[in-house]
Amino acid sequence: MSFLIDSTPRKDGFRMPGEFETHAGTWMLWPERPDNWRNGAKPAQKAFVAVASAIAQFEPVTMCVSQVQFRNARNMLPGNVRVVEMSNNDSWMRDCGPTFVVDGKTARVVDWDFNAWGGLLGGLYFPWDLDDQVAGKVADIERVDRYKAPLVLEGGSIHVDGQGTLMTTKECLLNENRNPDKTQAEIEDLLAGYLNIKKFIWLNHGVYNDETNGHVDNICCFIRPGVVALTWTDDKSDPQYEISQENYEILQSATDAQGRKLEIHKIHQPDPVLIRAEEAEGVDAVEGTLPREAGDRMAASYINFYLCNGGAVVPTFDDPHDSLALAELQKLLPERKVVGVPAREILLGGGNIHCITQQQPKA
Ligand code: KQY
Repeated sequence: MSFLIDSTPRKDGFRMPGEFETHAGTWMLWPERPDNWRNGAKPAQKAFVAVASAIAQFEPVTMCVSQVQFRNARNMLPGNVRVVEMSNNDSWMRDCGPTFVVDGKTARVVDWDFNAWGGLLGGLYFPWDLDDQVAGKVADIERVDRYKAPLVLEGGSIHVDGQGTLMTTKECLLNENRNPDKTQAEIEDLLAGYLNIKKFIWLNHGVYNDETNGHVDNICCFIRPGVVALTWTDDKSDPQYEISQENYEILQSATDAQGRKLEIHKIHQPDPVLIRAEEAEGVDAVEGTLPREAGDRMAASYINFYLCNGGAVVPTFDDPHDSLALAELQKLLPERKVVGVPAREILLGGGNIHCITQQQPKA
């Protein structure tokens, strides 16, 4: 049983830990909708199996799956991945799933409002009511108590260092399609209360052409407190150049909640990933969802990796930059095993490995 708590985590002495802190496990959702995933989601399902299997080397993984796909998912996933039935609208556990907070003894869940990245103002599908219930269902399965936060927010739009600092983008959190009735100060106030945050670092934009309205988890992340990695390009003619350069300057002049200057590491992006004709043709056309057109550029970035106990699971794109990104991340994360997983099929759905995973910290 999970109880709804009428308070805030900060008042109760809870905080959101950094992803690099120890996990009890990882939550994922199984892909199936054919208007987002090509060829009836079959190639994406294989990619999700590869991600789940890579993470399961390091910590327990739970895959939430609709009733229709339950047998197929159970059959495709290795035995060490727990499979539970859960209705859903799509498969982005980072965004519709719970944000866990801890106090050193207990874990609790923060349950945000979810509107599919913009609701009726450019959101990515309708309806999203099943996704909006995912966080509460996870809390129930885990028997952890839950806070309901009065804020539209996706987990991929924030990163924290676990020591009072939160990093986000204005493009997403201040977008009129998320919380049009709230000012930046009111949003900060809510995040401070629900995640125990003392310092905000506001980047401007996310990755070029990111359909989430610039989620931070695709452009910049904490490697550990005081150390960040930022997606980068040396190509001044690439639209990503100015975006990354501007964020670099913001990060350079920022200090975190502990008063530290940040150590910033640039990770060069892959070459532009464009949708191929046969990939676009494999996506069902349905009114109200984003069309996939051949030649469209997807928001490919190595920063969309996932840290798990002793590991880092990093997207690869069959690109000449893959090996450099993996080597640089391995250097930055010497205490972890860096594992590359081919992720083009996940990217074609609009996100990547970080977007499809959600950590449950160890209480
Ligand atoms: O966090 C993400 N990148 C999710 C994007 C959703 C895409 C739906 N087509």
